[in-house]
Amino acid sequence: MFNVKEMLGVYFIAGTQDCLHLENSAQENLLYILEEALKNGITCFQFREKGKNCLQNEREIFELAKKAQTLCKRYNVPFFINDNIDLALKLKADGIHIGQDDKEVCEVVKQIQGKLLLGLSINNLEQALQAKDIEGIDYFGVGPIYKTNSKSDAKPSVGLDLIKDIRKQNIKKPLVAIGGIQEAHAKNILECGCNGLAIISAITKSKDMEKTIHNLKN
Ligand code: TZP
Ligand code: MG
Repeated sequence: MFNVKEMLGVYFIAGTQDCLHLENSAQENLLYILEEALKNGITCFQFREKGKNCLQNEREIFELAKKAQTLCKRYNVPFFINDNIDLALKLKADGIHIGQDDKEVCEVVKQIQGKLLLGLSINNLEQALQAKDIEGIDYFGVGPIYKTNSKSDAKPSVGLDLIKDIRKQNIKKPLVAIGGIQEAHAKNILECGCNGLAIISAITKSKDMEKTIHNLKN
């Protein structure tokens, strides 16, 4: 249904914890920022309710995710959920993204039975080599490329070398770079062989969403 490489272009990630800097409630802010981002051409959205200040109540998380999904559907942009496989299946999301510390990826592949697209976070070459031939994995999220303020337990940043090394090993999976990415980095990262850029703060904190997303795309 969605072309994975195109979908990775400008892959926006957010939850309420990333939207505390505006005037209204974090939930209203998230939906507002998401709609602005959709209007201006993001190619994917991942709902990631995680870390300090995130929502705790399951019902609230479900309702908010559903509202975000409804917005994404209106703009025909794929809707992903971070980590929470049950929530993704219940909502019939388009995809799920998991990290190395989440449930074992082969278990996830079995559990989702091809109903969801699947992304896996990669932080070093060994992880990429291990997962490169697993068919149910649709893309790798590679990073953190640069230092990030959006994830308190982020691994040390890996720079562009990891992307280059993955491509040198002839690993063909679609790649999206993540971590500390700003507009000015886009060209360099894409030239290393990435299919897109995954972004929290450069979008949530943008003062000019149209310009930001335009610059990330070009
Ligand atoms: N995983 C690795 S870095 C990161 C995640 C979720 C945070 C990216 O946020 P930002 O603000 O784009 O650096
Ligand atoms: Mg995770």
